[in-house]
Amino acid sequence: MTGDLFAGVTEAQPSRETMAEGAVLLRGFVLARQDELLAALREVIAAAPFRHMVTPGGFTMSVAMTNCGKVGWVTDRRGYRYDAGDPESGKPWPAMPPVLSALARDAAEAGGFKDFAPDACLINRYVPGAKMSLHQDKDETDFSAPIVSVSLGLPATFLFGGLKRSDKTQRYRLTHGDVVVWGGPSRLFYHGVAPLAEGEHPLLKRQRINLTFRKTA
Ligand code: MD6
Ligand code: FE
Repeated sequence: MTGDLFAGVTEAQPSRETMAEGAVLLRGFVLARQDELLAALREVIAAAPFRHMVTPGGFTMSVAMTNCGKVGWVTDRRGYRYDAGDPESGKPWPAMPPVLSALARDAAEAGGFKDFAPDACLINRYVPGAKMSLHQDKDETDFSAPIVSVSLGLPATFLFGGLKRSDKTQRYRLTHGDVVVWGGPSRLFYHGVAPLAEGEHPLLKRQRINLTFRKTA
């Protein structure tokens, strides 16, 4: 059979894994278009560089962030919110490149959510040691839309819990090219990222980049 004969030669096929009702892990979904995606990301990052934001409680986040889209997620001493402007430059966030919005739309559809039209893409950069504490994504006003999350670069351990902070978490290893589409009954589940392990990725070197696409309003 052709599939078996060339199994080690052809690119890995995307696969699908259900994490919870409404949440699906699409392994390798990005790989076929990673070159265009990385080129577009470089332009966004040149226009709006990564920065370490401060939480309302006064802690500087270990994850560096930037955004593209109509609005971007920001945090400072005043709170968490979506803002049309980059507070560092005073300019609007870079527009969402079509290759990014198309990826988000296609992944959402593969995850069972048709016509996903995100207005924000939060870009997170982790270096070894950086982590994201357990949290809910609840700064949006429209919880009927899913969130599409793309992982690039070094692998991470993703912690996926339930509606209560104290709910037991499951652990998923997210690697370069994986996409999580997540909405419906699990849209408000607690989640986080364990401290990133040391490593060197062939394309992205000593970092993990995560994109989360949201429809905020
Ligand atoms: C990360 N992701 O993977 C952080 N939020 O680096 C998130 O916080 C996240 O992956 C909502 C939905 C999907 C996510
Ligand atoms: Fe989140």
